[in-house]
Amino acid sequence: MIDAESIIRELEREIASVSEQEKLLKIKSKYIGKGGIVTNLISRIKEIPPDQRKEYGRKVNLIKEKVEELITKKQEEIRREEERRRLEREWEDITVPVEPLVGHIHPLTRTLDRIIDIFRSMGFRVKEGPEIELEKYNFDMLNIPPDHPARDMQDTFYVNKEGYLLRTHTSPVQIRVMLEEKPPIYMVAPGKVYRRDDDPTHSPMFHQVEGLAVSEDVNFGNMKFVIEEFLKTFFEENVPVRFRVSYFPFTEPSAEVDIGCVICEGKGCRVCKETGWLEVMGCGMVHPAVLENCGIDSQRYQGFAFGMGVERLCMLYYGIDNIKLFYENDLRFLRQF
Ligand code: 2NL
Repeated sequence: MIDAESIIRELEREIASVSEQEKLLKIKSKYIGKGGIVTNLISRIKEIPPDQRKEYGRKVNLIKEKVEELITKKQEEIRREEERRRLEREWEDITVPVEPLVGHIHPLTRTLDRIIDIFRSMGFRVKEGPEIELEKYNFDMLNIPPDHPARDMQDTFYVNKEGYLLRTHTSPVQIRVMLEEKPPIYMVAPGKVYRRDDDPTHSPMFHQVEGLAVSEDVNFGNMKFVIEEFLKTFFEENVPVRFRVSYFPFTEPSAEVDIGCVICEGKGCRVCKETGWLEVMGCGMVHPAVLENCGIDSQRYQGFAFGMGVERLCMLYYGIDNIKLFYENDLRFLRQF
């Protein structure tokens, strides 16, 4: 029959000298991949006389399990060894005083400060609000319908108290201000927001700045001017700006704002996906229903609003290509700012 022991012994011998995942994967497929030693044993069961098949099958299964166990164990060993080597290479003795002892301001803080300074200079006040919000302020009062996909459990962090959630944008701060104060209102709301995605280009927590202006006579042209002035100041050059028609439930009309790609200067590159343009914010005239929800007479008052992602602006300004760098506190990254 089959010599299980010598198969296992041979595998153990082969595995012993391996120290890289890649080589281990080769060995793995040599045994349990397509056309592998164990795979062939399995397919050969047809040729075994019926009265011996049960015993044969049992044996082959044991071999397969043992092979998988040995390989998994080795994979884990290699992973641990690689991690150990990485830590050895990258460790930093944070107890040793360095001369000169210079601290750094986090790039996101720098960016947030710059954004806020620019809007302050244009007469906007800065307002903050809670990160755990009422569903009513985050969605209902913003004219976001009950069946809107943004409300989905897949996209929003609900907390275990009925009617509460982690805010998905900073708009509820503006709702609170409109409920409390009479126009004219000129404000920006910076802060952390939360959405349930986590992949190489998204983080479950990120930062936003939203702006709001409500008065008897603000219009779309005023909004374009404010946004263009902001972008030219933020990017410290005469960047091309364009407004594209878009849709948000809380503004009408709505627009998306693009700038000429700051990486390739509009020629087309990987970052702008060969379009020459980068989307940097959204904006629009506040929907009359939103004003009315906050007790503001939409016949008498108009508003414009806009929202932008701080991480995105920061990455474009400094040429950072990976959002995760903001949250890892790797000194090699932070020291550059
Ligand atoms: C985006 C788009 C936007 C708003 C945010 C807003 C707030 C109130 C009323 C109406 Cl209280 N609008 N905020 C409006 C348009 C766009 O953000 O892409 N953000 C990253």
